[in-house]
Amino acid sequence: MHLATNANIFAHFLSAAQRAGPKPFLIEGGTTALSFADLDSRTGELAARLRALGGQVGDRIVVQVEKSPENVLLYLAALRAGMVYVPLNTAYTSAELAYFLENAEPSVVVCRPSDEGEVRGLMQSGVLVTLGSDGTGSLLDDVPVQALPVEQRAPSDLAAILYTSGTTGRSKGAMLTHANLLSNALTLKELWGWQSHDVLIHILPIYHVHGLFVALHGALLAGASVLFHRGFDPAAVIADFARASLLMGVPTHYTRLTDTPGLTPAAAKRMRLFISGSAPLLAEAHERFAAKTGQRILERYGMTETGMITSNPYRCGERVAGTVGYPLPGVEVRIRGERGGLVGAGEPGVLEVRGANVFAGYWRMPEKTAEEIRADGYFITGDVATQEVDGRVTLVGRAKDLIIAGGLNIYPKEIEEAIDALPGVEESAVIGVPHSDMGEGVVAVVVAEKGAALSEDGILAAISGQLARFKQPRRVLVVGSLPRNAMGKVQKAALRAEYAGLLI
Ligand code: MLC
Ligand code: AMP
Repeated sequence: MHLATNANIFAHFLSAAQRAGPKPFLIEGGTTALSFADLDSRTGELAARLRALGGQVGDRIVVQVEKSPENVLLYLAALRAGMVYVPLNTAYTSAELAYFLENAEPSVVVCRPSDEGEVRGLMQSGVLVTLGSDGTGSLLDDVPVQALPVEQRAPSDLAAILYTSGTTGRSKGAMLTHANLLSNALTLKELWGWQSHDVLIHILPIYHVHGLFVALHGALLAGASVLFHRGFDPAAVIADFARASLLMGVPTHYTRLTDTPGLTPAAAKRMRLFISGSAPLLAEAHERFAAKTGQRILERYGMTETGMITSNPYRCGERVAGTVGYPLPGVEVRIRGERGGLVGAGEPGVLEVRGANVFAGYWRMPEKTAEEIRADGYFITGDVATQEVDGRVTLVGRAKDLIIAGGLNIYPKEIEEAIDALPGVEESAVIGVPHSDMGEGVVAVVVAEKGAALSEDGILAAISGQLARFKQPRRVLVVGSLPRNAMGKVQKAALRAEYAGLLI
């Protein structure tokens, strides 16, 4: 096996694990759940199991399970086996899951034991195995003792597909190559000064870019230990500050921590870096955290399709609240104004990004890929930004109709389609309004057909089986009509202004 010439990102993790020696990789409740020394054999055996189940190189493996050390192992084993890892949010309903299973055409599916019957009924291809949060399940039955070698992968081979919704149509699978993941991970390791003596507090789900790639890849490449939290308990996180050095979270994590007793400069003194991303961190939240801890959060900006794009400085330079910092080394950004031309410093426009981090396109959607990646390789993010002369980027809005609640993306179109399909609904508009805990919250404004009687509870009950809980509106308002401009387009800005105080 030639680790150095293998572009499989897992080969790089394995080299780092060999350097790290016998120290813990994942620590849960004070106990080592997985050590770096065991990484080779444990992933090798599980990769052999995936192969025995029929998972060949390049096949998709769809995974919808609870966060656990075994789930991390499964991800690594899939990479090792040369499979394409497709993680799904555990909140997705079976209606949502049916689409992903059909679209990804997996040869192996891993679900929670309690979902087995339902998932089996939805599958059109592949074998189904289970993995429970306690590390039991049929995935771990009959695990071969003979380890599978690390599969040789080229830089452009796919490592993962992560689904992202869109402003139109069905969810799109962002195809991420080994080179995409590795380039971003190596850049962030250097930029954020990851060291083998670092200890990361891991509180994020492991089905999105933030928790799966940004957090875990950093620790794996550095040979650093991870304090593994399955959910978010602010008091438990503050208690872990005494044995850790790094935390990554979304703004909701930081505002909840700030509101928790015990967050003091003394409690945080061993921590060297707090990183926030996935949603806007309000300058006021940044300052409140700094006032409590004496430390300034480092805010960075990224996307599923691109990994991380910009970061505030770690060593030299100021972390400015309300900005997302500078393009990462090797990542180019440019900003295009409404008229299509590139804008000058300080002028707003849609941010475009190019680099080895930019994905290979949307799975089986060449037209969508062509719409969003320009011929010269720049990906159109849909985020509206300004850039200063020195390169610093500030996000000032979104050209895409998107709500971000608690760091999770929610596309209004998907919710409007579900509501519009209900009997008695004439039309609807779904908006995001300020939410004190989640940053933004979903509100649906609905117009009834003539003579139809609609109620908030009735609408919520009708869509509950179709949409994941986090996408469901916190309030539904039934109104006489929607505000429209001269062109007949619904004025969402007017609705957002009208209902701005509804969820605070
Ligand atoms: C939970 N709920 C949410 C929600 N999370 N609703 C909207 N948005 C969310 N993000 C619902 C629950 O179902 C529950 O509903 C109610 O809100 C309160 O739940 P909770 O128990 O308080 O929530 P909790 O489990 O503590 O989760 C909150 C959270 C979590 C912020 C810890 O959402 C989270 O881990 N978010 C991180 C998401 C993430 O990893 N994003 C990165 C994407 S990658 P009810 O009413 O039934 O009680 C990306 C790229 C990049 O964006 O740049 O990183
Ligand atoms: P996703 O598609 O889930 O990967 O989410 C990507 C989107 O999250 C980006 O396009 C941004 O709109 C948003 N995002 C990520 N990081 C930040 C940040 N630091 N500030 C504001 N928005 C962010």
